[in-house]
Amino acid sequence: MTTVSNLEPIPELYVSNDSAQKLKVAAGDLISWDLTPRQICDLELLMNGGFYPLKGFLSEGDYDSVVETMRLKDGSLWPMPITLDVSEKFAEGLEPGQDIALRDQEGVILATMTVTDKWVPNKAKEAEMVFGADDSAHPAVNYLHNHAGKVYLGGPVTGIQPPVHYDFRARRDTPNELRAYFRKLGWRKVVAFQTRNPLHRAHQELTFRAARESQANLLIHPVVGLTKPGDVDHFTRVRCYEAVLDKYPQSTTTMSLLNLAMRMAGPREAVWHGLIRANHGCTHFIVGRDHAGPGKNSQGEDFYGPYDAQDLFTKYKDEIGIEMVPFKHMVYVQERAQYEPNDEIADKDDVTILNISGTELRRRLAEGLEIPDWFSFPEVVAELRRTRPPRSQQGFTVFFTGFSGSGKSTIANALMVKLMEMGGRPVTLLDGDIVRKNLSSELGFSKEHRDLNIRRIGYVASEITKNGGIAICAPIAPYATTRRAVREDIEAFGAFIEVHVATPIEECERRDRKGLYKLAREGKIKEFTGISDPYDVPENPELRIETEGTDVDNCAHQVILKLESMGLISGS
Ligand code: PPS
Repeated sequence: MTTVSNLEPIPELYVSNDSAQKLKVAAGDLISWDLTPRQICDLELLMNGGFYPLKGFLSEGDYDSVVETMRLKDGSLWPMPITLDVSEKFAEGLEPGQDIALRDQEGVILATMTVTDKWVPNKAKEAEMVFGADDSAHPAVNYLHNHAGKVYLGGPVTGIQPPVHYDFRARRDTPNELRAYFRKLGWRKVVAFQTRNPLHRAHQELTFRAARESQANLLIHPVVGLTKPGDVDHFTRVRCYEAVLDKYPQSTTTMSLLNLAMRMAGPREAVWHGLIRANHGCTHFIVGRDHAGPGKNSQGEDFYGPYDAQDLFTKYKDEIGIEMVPFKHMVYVQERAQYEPNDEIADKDDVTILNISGTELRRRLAEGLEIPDWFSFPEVVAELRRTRPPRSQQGFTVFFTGFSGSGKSTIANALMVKLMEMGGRPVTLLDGDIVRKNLSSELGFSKEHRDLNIRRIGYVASEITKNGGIAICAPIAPYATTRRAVREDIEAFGAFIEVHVATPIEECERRDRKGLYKLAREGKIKEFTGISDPYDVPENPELRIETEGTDVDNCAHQVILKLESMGLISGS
């Protein structure tokens, strides 16, 4: 049992202020690793005790043990591998026992780490054991295979300073700050509510019920680190939470922001969340239906059963050191004008039960439709509308992909003109050739260079989308994983419409507008897509266009119709 009583402080990994200054100077000479956003979140919780009993990034032995048994080598319960993934190049020269500096993205030294272990993990096994399937539809598995470095480093961390946050400073607390706050107010029992979504009336009702039933105070403990791609951004959410906080009876409830990088690992994640909340001095933890669920797998099925998280939590409850409060599915009973737990309504046939799903809410927001008062608070709805205007006013990206000579650029040009004719939003065309001239002139056609090229296009398109414009991209973009990464970047801000211009390679070669296929066949151009280089055919594009026998105008019109059906443009 590794839990620390609420009355005591939790051990942190920081050195004293004096030592920190000295260490900072000394660490100037060390080899530095620039932490990724996810690693910064992990490091903050390692250093401030949120991840107690961890003392650093996992060693190989602890990693194997956590992956296989959910325990550290010493037997303590710990379900999530907290690893420092780096590139092969960075790992190359490192020797065991060597100290490295860990820096944030601006180069500020946050900590040092003594590298005790360096290994190449079996990521497929990690995916299977930790996330339940080696399926890249799972965001953490996708991260593992497509973002995380190939090599893991492990070793104890010495904390110098926490990562700097410029937003909502007054709402961020370390575990010890929260413990001290609870002690000061005499809150001996505290129910924590974990969330990555805006709160509506049902949440307010259920969280307060949970507190009442446990005769405890309530901590709204939203995650503001990394959540599921596509979630409402934390700035908007925190403004919404602030509004909801006023709805609780005075002095019963508080809110603190948690800079956690979620993995969406369902059952394991629930246990992990429980341990983290115990470290923050909470005594109870609400676990809902499908807690930290990642959505559907590539077969369209749920990754985990709806109550798997509650079951696993129950199994380990004594060791987690926090009591689970099972989340009840709350619905609105119109005749009684109140929320009630769905499974406690005895007269279901005689009353009208109302509920709005997350998908339905997004649709209503996207289309500017009414969101009833029984569902949410007017302040929350106003805040959501402010950041999520109707889709017809949001930015979006149309991403054409296909072989050279498939007709991408021609259709993209026609589409651009049609959209400009409609007006309302600025339109930018990022055509393959234009980009290669202006953004990627030094790049060739190796996989590495093509990926870099596409990521640059994705970056520019995501900025355009974020700022309410329309980006039309028309590169070959032969790799599915890269297209997916770009999709994720863009969907954080608006819609991503993948259009596969499905002209067969034989037809492109027959047309050979630029004479490149001839040169490729003669071996004068190497790595030519479709001839001597791969092309991953998009499996589920929003639109597939067959260009043979269809004129350009009609092809572009197909895109316009698609955009209309998605609510992105209104009337053509
Ligand atoms: S990629 O793979 O998405 O980065 O390619 P992209 O930036 O769209 O560039 C494709 C254009 O470059 C010309 N070109 C080649 N294409 C494919 N393979 C090789 N080896 C190659 N060498 C030059 C070609 O004209 C492509 O233009 P489009 O507009 O697609 O016909």
